[in-house]
Amino acid sequence: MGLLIIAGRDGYAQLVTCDATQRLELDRTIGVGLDPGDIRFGDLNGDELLDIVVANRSRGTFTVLAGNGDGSFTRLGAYAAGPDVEALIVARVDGDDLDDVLVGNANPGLSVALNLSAVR
Ligand SMILES: [Ca+2]
Repeated sequence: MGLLIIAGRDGYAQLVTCDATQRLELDRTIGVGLDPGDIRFGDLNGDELLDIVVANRSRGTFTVLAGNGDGSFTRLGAYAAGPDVEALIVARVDGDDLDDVLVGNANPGLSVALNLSAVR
């Protein structure tokens, strides 16, 4: 199954799935925090299920939604990321085997949100 997320400006995103026949279908609408922008995927809580990270541009935050393994997601929370969040990268930057979030801000530049989760 493929997965596509289309963000809307009203705080919601459309989750579109692709089945084995390559047919796209609107699956559900999920809350992703106000003024959503860039969307990335990773495993932020270490449960080996895909999670979603959404930039909340004018809010200075990013929202993390944990994958439940059945196509649904649970909102974990919104985290401070500096002003004017423009872009996200999910990567492992501090060697602890947990995905971290790098945030590109319009001003002053780059913020790094280290994943301090103890889940594993
Ligand atoms: Ca996960």
